[in-house]
Amino acid sequence: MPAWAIVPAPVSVEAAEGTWFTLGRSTRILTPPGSAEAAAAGELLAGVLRRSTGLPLPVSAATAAAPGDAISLELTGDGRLGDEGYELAVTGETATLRASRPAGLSMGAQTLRQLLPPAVEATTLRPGPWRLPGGRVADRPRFAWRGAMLDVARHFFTVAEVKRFIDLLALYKLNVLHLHLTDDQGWRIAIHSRPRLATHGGSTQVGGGPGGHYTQRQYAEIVAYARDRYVTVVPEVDVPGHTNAALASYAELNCDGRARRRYTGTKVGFSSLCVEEQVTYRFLDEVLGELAALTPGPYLHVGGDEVQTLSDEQYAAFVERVQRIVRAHGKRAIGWQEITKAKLLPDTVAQYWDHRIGGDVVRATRQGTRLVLSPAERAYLDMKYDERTTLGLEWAGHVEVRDAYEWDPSTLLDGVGDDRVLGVESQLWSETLERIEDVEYMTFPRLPGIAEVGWSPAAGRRWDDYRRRLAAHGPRWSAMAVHYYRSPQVPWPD
Ligand code: IFG
Repeated sequence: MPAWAIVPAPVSVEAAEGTWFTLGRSTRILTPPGSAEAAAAGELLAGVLRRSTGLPLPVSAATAAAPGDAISLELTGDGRLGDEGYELAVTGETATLRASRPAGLSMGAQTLRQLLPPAVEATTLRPGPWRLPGGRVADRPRFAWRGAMLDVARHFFTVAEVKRFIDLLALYKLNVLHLHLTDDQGWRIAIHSRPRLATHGGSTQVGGGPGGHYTQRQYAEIVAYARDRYVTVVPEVDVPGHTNAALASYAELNCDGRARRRYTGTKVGFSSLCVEEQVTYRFLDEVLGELAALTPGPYLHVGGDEVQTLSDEQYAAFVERVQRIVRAHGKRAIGWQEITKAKLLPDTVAQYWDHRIGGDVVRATRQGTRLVLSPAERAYLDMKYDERTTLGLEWAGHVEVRDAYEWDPSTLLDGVGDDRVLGVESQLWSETLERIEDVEYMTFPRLPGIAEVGWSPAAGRRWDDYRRRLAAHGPRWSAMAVHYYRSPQVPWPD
């Protein structure tokens, strides 16, 4: 791989030509004494490297002695590198990773991985040598929210498959996993006060398959796995629309008191909770309360998209009420851009997705609302690459690798500058994605481009440079058995 084919592009890179640090049987990984989090980051890195290199790479707390033949993780006492920033210095004897916070060490560890040969990503023993190119990297993210959404409602994905998805996000310094847990076709999270939501509402999926759901223990397992990789889980219970699975599970949630039949098609907009009935808000309080207790992250996503059966007044009143239920459980609400029709609390976030829905996104930002940007024509990775792609949809057009890369959050929406943008997020809606291989095919090679849009400085970001760096990642994905699309836009090496 070109020595510096790092994605996302760091703030600054300087190579020390001719200098290499070769990992060997005596190489150690040193972590700052007294920081269990930093030690865990060291262990995670060691685990990845040991699998393919076969090197012992013992992890231990650094001593006063100057490290030699070591990968040294260090925490600076000051905050100058920010929450996720880091500095990496590689000489002939050591690789030193410095950060202000353990999250920065984790982000820097991804860069260090990318500086090793692609075979390092394999899960089985590979021949070396395992050399790190000498030089220095100084880096920190442009936006705080760099995410990907996995729709586990249209088609269900197992805990192991979600963990695989998290591994791939972490590789590109993404730090949010938005789980679309409920929709018309499935309810995927057990709610103890409403067991039928999962047992009945989760018992099918698009196409009529068996569906599935996460027990609360399994959801907690996903959250913990993500947290170890500095990925925050944002769970979504989509309301008041996209609720047929709930309406099929509890008759009293329907305005006419009749439970709906389960739905296995792919139409949208036909369902809604009964916003005039108090039972709806008791239901939401129970559901969001249990979800908040299971979610260490600050956000609960309440959906709000594609409601075609309510008046604007009914919808706005509903949104204003739901965001307060979320706040009552100590969390902040995020919803799709339609929620800007309502009067939003200052910390409620709107997720922009569709330029066709005028809505009040820009007006809301003038009143303080911040945005997460998911423009469908750039970030919806369920869109086909081109007319030959069998998977995916095309209502937002075709999205090739270059389309997913060549846009900027500071110029996407007239009148909305960086200061109102929390970050970016890509979507894997799963109407047509039945297997995790299908998700990988639509995710790679487009997701690293979204990761670079969210992480790297706007200045200097250019497609011609990016496509060459990205090409070097093809062999890495092969080593990880990622089922990726070999886009003709990228000069793959092999
Ligand atoms: N829009 C719907 C999704 C999904 C998508 C498929 C949003 C916010 C089209 N809502 O995107 O449920 O069906 O591309």
